[in-house]
Amino acid sequence: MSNNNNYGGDQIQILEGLEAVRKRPGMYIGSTSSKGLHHLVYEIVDNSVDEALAGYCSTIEVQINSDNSITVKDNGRGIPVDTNTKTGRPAVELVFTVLHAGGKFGGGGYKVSGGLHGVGASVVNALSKWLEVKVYRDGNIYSQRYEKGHVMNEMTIVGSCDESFTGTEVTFLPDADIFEETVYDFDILKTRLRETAFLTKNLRIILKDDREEKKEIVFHYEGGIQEFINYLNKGKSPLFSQVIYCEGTKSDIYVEVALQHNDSYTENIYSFVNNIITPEGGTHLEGFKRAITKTFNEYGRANKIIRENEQNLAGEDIREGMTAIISIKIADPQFEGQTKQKLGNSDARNAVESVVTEQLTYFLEQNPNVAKLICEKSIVAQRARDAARKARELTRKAKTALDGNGLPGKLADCSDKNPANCEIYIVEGDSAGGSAKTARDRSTQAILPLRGKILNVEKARLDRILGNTEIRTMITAFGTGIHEDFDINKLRYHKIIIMTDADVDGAHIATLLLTFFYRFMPQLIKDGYVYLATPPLYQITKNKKNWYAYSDVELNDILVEVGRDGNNKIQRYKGLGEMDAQQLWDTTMNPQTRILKKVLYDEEKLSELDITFTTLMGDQVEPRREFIETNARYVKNIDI
Ligand code: TSJ
Repeated sequence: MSNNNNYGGDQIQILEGLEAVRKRPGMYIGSTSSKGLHHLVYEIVDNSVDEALAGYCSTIEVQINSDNSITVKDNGRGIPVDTNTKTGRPAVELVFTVLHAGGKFGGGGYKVSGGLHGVGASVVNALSKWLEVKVYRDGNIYSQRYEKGHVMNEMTIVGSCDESFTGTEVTFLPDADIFEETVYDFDILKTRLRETAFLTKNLRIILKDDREEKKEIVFHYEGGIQEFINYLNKGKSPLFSQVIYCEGTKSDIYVEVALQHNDSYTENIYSFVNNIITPEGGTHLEGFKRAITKTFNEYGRANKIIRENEQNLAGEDIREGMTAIISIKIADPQFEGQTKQKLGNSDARNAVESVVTEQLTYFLEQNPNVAKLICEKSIVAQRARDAARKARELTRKAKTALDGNGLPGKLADCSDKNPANCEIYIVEGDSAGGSAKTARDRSTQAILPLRGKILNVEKARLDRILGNTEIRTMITAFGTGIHEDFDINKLRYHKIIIMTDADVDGAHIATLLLTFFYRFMPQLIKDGYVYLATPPLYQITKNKKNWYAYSDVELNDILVEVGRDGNNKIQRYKGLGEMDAQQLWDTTMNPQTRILKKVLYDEEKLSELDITFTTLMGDQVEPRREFIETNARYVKNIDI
């Protein structure tokens, strides 16, 4: 059992501290869902990343073991093992048993990494059924084991190693009494560790899966965030080949910025503080925007690209089609806002502004061709913004496409006026739209047929988007408005159901619609109002009885059940139009029997989702196919 021999006041405090973590895990790791489970890994890895940032560690290996325990190994200096004079305990033991024991051991550099909750190894230890640490130092291998945060044995030397080899290895098994989910998802760790590797140039991160399906993947980016930009712009056409890069330290804040424009119209800017993404931005992002706006306007004026009688470029004009990463390392990050995700340190604003202004000015002088391309693109954006404002004013006033109720003529509305009861089917094609109108339950189901492919909002400017009939029809039907006018309380249907053919074109149309929602009405997805209908792939007929199969596996099952003989007829549905109204109702629209898939908006995967959507929308064929294959991951079966 644990070491009762020196069970002093310190030990009692420690146990109380870790007990508090077990009582209220959410306070320390956010949640005990899958998110919290994965958070444990980041908490441990962050310590190794700190060691890399301090310049002592080049490789981190993360392994999912067959029992879903996790091993994190690094080749840093090894956690110190010497005895702490105050407590008489080895430093490594304190790291795992004292709450908030940070990385400070006799001036060994400050802790710059660290998550939202600013906790660490002791929290992971408290929430693990067991945890074992091995420290390679001075030719010895030191080891200690803990269970639910309790020390199980004195730290002991369990072996020897080459004197030149140092490092730390931690293995832990999350406690199933604490976590609702205990199975690790390779892809979730992959996304996050890839991001960590991009943000820490030259660090090698290896992720291994030692469960049934063995996997191994290595992330190592010599170019750091410059390579991150190439990755984010994959599948798009860059406006110029170089990635603009600024790096510097100001008031003890390390600033790194990389950016490149592509031929799209969207702004893709991600900001990070101490390797943690800040979805709500903050002072570092403000400093970046100020620097960009000021520098390009000054350059444009000085070089007569912006004419004297013309207005200054707005920040958003310059950021149109820009992909950028802002990454800062700061000793004492202050987070603000409701979700504590917005950086508040005002010196970060000045640091980023000053580093970017200085280096971007220099870059533009050295690369006049690139400077000219960006300025000219921005001027076009400025003109389009003017046109869009006019188009928006028109949209607000537009009554032309509307019937007496102010609703689009193509919409077959439902009679119930309580949005909670109502659904709108957005249907591909006029003919399927016709069947759907006949089939529907008119009290609660509205039908909006769309003609052909809808506009790709990734490839068009606001004025064209708002001028597009199909898009305006949807906006009016939903009732919410868009952009700054968006009001979720005005939503007229609590289920927006996209119904397209079960083929590649149908998937493409669904994606175009989702892209539009994601860019212009993200709240619809966030609040879970968007669904995909699932039409069947096959109809099986035998002795005047019908079965429907929604997948090839299901087709097989049905054939086994009914007997595979000459009496059964299999029809493969190529489109919704091949079904009559009754069949459409039975298979796809009847709330009692249909399959609906809910479209998820996952904060964790947000940047990946963004990549996925934008990749798909690019001109190149290959990334598009990839998307259609992986799209299923963002979608979850909800009711049968
Ligand atoms: F989370 C953790 F604490 F358990 C943990 C820490 C887990 C893993 C996998 C690695 C580490 C870790 C800690 N790697 N490297 C270090 N380095 C130190 O703790 C260290 C070593 C030497 C000195 C020094 O000043 O000599 C200072 C520090 C912070």
